[in-house]
Amino acid sequence: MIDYYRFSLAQDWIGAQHQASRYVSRESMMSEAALASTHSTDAALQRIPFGAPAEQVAAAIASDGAVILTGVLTREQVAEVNKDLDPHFDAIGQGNFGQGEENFLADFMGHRTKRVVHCVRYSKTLRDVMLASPVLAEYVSALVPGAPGNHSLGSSQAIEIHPGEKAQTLHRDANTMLELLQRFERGGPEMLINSLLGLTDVTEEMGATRVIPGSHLWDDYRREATQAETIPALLNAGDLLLFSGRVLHGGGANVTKDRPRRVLSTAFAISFFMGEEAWPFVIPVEEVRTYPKQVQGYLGFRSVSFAGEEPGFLWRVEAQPLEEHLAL
Ligand SMILES: O=C(O)CCC(=O)C(=O)O
Ligand SMILES: [Fe+2]
Repeated sequence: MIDYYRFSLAQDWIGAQHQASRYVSRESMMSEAALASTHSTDAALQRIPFGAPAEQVAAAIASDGAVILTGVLTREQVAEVNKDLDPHFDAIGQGNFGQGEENFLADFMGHRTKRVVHCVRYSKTLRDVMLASPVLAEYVSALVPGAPGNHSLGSSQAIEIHPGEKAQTLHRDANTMLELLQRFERGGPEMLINSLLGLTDVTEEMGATRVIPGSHLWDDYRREATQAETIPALLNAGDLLLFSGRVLHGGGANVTKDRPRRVLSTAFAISFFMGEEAWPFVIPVEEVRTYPKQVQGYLGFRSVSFAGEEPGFLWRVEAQPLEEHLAL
């Protein structure tokens, strides 16, 4: 049995935790016994067609903490994104975030899971169709403070859960932000939301993401969560699970013999929170010139308009908007 508390001390886990918002702390761990029991209820998340009014999407997240947006990408577009990502998956092995029973981060990221980061860079279809979408920007803005398109891309990570992977520890993606700001409780602004795009059809057996609907509204965020409270978020390829940074969730166990489950995680945060991926050091400015403007903004290559002012007031150079400085 893994003693998470011991490892949190031994590995200076707190330091690592501050680098990324979604890794869980000792307080929000669930017990091994709880991990062992997995069964779903008949409850299901709402499914809303992509393009529906932002108020409808925001209302679903306000009540359940998560919603499935159907048809964000067509099957053809999904195939293009997969073609773009395949070489990057081929280049890495399972457990590429580290190995070892006693390495908490590696365990959280999954020993039988492949994670490809910086995906925004690898797929034009992903940039043009999903990230440049004004509809998605509206949804994000309805949930997270900031004008549409003026959020930071917290991560762009494809997650492929392979057969034999166990269920991931249940967690809240905005966990660390909430704790640091002493808002580890319900209410208050949404600081980060995450989304998972089905790049395969996603069944429960393949490791559909487990969600506890309504857990963003719990009175006690330190209450222990059990797998028995979760339901699987079933996706057709091209559907998007959009969820609050406050809702408990985790990757599911893949109990198939031979069917990897691939999704793409795209997280959006309040513009002034640091994301997981250091975009300006990952993507050369010459390359970013070819990206849609909205995507340049998500990646930190444009000044940020928090309250809708034009040009953005935050993230400037010598009082000049960053986009002018970079001649974008
Ligand atoms: O792979 C999944 O279904 C969820 C992954 C996740 O929640 C995470 O890594 O933060
Ligand atoms: Fe997560």
